[in-house]
Amino acid sequence: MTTTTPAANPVSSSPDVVSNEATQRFATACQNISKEMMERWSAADLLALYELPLMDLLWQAQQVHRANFPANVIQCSSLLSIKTGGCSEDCSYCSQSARYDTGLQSESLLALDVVLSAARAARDSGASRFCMGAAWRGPKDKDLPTVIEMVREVKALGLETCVTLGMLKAGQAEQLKKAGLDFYNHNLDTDSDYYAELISTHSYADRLATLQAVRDAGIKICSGGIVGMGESRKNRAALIAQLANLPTQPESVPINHLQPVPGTPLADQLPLDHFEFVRTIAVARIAMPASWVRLSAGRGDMDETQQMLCFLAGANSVFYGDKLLTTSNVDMQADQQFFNRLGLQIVKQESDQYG
Ligand code: SAM
Ligand code: DTB
Ligand code: SF4
Repeated sequence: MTTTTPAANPVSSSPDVVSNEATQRFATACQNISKEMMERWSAADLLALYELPLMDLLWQAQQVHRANFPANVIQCSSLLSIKTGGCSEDCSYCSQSARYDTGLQSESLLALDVVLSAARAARDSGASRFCMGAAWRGPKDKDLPTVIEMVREVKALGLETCVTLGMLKAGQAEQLKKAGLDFYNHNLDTDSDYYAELISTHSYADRLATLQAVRDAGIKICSGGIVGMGESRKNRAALIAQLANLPTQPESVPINHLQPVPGTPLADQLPLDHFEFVRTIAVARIAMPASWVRLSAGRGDMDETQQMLCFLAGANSVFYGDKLLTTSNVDMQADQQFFNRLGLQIVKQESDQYG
């Protein structure tokens, strides 16, 4: 399989930002990466990158990053849980599964005005994308019109739109596309070989089928995973290979660190060594050169230097806002000051400026 760059590839479609010179730099950056590896990443290829000395891995990731993106920009997505808890699925990491006693207060689908006031606040604070998440196995046909209205109205505020609703049935992706949906978030979450250790109510093949339906409908894909769930480094390399070898690479790749939630089977999981997390970002950057790699859940547990290392490894996107879906994130004002101190510029609209 040939690795294809995303439709919104900032290299090929934005001459202002990337030049032949950048293409040349990318070729140089890839000098240690064989042609065969670029055509199809194997888990073994990526494991070999993981095992490089950290400074060498960061050096390669930086070169790939700078050849494909302006180095000092950051894309900010804000999240809102539009339907919380009571989910039929048994994902071992999730606070929202009805199978675990996590003490979470369930909430039915939010009203449009509540969603719009959150979206306006996110926009006014600098977010370029608004991502609406629902604790569903998949949307019921009766719920879809409400979500479609949310997508339409959030888009009308000038924000990019993203939803994460679980598995889609035939025709649903097309309806979302018609409403103006820009991105669908649907994570592979972990290596296909580890998937059944964590989830029994749906399969990895189900996830792939939804990603295909989303792609076929012409919606951009946001797909990544969670690390720190007891998987091995080999599993992490395999997850990144599986994402990188999708027929078209995801435009956005969220890398989450598990948020251990009391009451879930993974409540007592110990955090991953931070350098291993940084390696994961760097390997994702190299394997998916033109994707926006998002430093996602777990950022709130990192100090500024730890976060900065993730940016150095190639992360160029974050979840922005005090809350993720049900767990806390990073204070927005602290983020604004932090990005200023690093000289990072928040992108207004990814699609306008970079591809
Ligand atoms: N129900 C839909 C689904 O599973 O695709 C959408 C909502 S679900 C909460 C979205 C994503 O949140 C999951 O795919 C997973 O990557 C992430 N997630 C859930 N619980 C998490 C946790 N405790 N730590 C980190 N990420 C988590
Ligand atoms: C993604 O990859 N991470 C976000 C978003 N996509 C939907 C969700 C993180 C959830 C963290 C746990 C919580 O807040 O419930
Ligand atoms: Fe449900 Fe999604 Fe949580 Fe799994 S991750 S339990 S599908 S809300």
